[in-house]
Amino acid sequence: TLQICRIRIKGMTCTSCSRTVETALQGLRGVQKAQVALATEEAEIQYEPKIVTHNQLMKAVEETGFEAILIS
Ligand code: 9UX
Repeated sequence: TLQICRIRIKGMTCTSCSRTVETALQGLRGVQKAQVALATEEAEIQYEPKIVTHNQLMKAVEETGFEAILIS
């Protein structure tokens, strides 16, 4: 069953920043869909929790160089 994870992302200043994060999330196994909004500093990720965890989603964001804060 797919779940939705929301993450606040600090430090993005242009659409290339948000695209970088989005692409990183979309490349993870278990991620069905990922959208990153620059204006709201939020990522919304549809994912399969049996395959990928919250923590792995957070780690993927932080590896792109931005701060990740779990919302839900
Ligand atoms: Mo835009 Mo983001 O020129 O690190 S890619 S600021």
